[in-house]
Amino acid sequence: MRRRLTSTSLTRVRTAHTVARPDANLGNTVATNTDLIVRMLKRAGIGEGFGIPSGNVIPLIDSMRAGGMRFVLTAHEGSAAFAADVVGRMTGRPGLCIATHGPGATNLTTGVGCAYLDRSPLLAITCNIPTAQFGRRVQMHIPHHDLFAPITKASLELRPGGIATTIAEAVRLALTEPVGPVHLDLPEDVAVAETSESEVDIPPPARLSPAAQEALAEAQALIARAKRPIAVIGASAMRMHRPELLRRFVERHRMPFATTTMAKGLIDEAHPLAIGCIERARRQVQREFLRGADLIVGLGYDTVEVEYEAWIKNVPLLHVDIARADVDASVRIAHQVVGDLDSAIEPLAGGLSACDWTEAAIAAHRERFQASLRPRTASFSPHQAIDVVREVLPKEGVLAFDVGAHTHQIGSQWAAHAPRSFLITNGWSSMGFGLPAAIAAKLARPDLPVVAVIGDGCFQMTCGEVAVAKRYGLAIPIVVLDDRWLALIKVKQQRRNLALYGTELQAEPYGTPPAHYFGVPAVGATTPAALASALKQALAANGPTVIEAVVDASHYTETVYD
Ligand SMILES: Cc1ncc(C[n+]2csc(CCOP(=O)(O)OP(=O)(O)O)c2C)c(N)n1
Ligand SMILES: [Mg+2]
Repeated sequence: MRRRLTSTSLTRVRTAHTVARPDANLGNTVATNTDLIVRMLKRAGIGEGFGIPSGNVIPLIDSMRAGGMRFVLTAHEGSAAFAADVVGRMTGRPGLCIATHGPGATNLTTGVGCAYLDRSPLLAITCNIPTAQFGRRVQMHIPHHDLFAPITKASLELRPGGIATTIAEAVRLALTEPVGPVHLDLPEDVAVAETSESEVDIPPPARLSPAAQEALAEAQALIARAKRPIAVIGASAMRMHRPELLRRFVERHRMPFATTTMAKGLIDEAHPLAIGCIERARRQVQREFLRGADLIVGLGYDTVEVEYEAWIKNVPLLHVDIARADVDASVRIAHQVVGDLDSAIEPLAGGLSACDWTEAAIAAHRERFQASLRPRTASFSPHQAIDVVREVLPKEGVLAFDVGAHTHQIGSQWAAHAPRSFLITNGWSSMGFGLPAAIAAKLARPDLPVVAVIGDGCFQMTCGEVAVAKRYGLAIPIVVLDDRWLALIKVKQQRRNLALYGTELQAEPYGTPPAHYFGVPAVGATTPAALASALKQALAANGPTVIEAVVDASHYTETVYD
């Protein structure tokens, strides 16, 4: 279908594109609305935006260029939004992603949904057709606000006279708990028009109210009576200003703690009270231990990762979070504390305890759990590959990974030592997160070593992003677990005694990888030693390296969805 433009809008667009304004931010030419947008975004501390341009995105990225704000060209808009999500997590400021209208916008939604369910501050800007054409049957045109409404905290129009205040409000909203994405729609005529506005201050995010004193007192009383309590830390705790309060809490009460997948690393998992991740590989081993508790203390537990009823049985629950627990009728709620997490956990990190766990019992469980994750295998297996990555990556290093059977194995097996060192989506659980997450992490924290571990299915979905890592000279080893299958779905088929259909990525064994993908060197590894050496080299390189670890994933049938 040809794009239909009215003569008025054509004139408007042409005029806009011939305006000489390349150095608008240097002061001598007309400032447009996109110049104003860039100034407001910079005021919010946003340093870069990820995306893919089209004709109507050009004015915005040109203002970014002139205003000294990096535009990071990605291979797919979904990756741009995943990257923005991770910048939000790493920096605490909204990440920014940008797309054209219609298909650019729909591609973007895959990552925007991640920021919505996993709760990361994000701004998504779609650059739309001129307002005069809205509502018409025009090439690539769909109603953006309808598209973004279910996956954002707000979907806002950028219109002359209200641009600075709308961006200020979007930033405030994105950073207000529960943090999340805000969509901004920018029609082309608005983008290129001379601005009539000045910058405005960005109001601080609204703070959650502290939990009620009586609620805290009752929680303290429950903890003081519990002999075998276990803390389970969840994703809301990732956004605590003082995550060290979590360690103070468990140490004060000598309470063993587990985490959900996303909350790993909030307390160093080398801690003697750590029992590891729940509801991932060998989840039954964890469930058995959790069900031996006389009180589960959910700390920032967000049920979007996994519902309490999946594992808690009839153990009473003390839920401490920013929101009330979303549970079915089977869950025995002893008490709930709702409010700002830092101010709730601080007093709970004092008070009396009756805990009679011994460190020996906790250590014995941890060892049993970790051993169960590593069945003996004749050939190079995912669990060996994951151990190699953990051994080679320095403690402060960042792991970004993807969604599949490998996620379950990594979640249970990996020891995370610091907040923001373990990047995954679990609320949204979308394939395609790992590689853009690694790119964003390395851009946000160039000082830290960053490794991506992804499945071969996820690699096929996002391999174009290796070119992005190359373009920006990012030394990211990208370890691809070549197991020939969408292994997680294969395991589900096996569990249901179904035929293996539609899940095999290739029938023949993997051979030697190609010399490169888009100029990014690729190497194969068929043993732990070969993987370790390739990884060390890749961490010291000037750009990304694809390392294809050819693994036999048959142990997943024992360890995943046990
Ligand atoms: C966008 C998206 N599509 C489909 C799925 C369903 N899904 C979850 S894991 C998975 C398989 C991933 O395969 P691979 O990357 O090879 O990882 P493996 O399971 O083999 O470790 C699929 C298809 C999903 N989570 N997200
Ligand atoms: Mg696979």
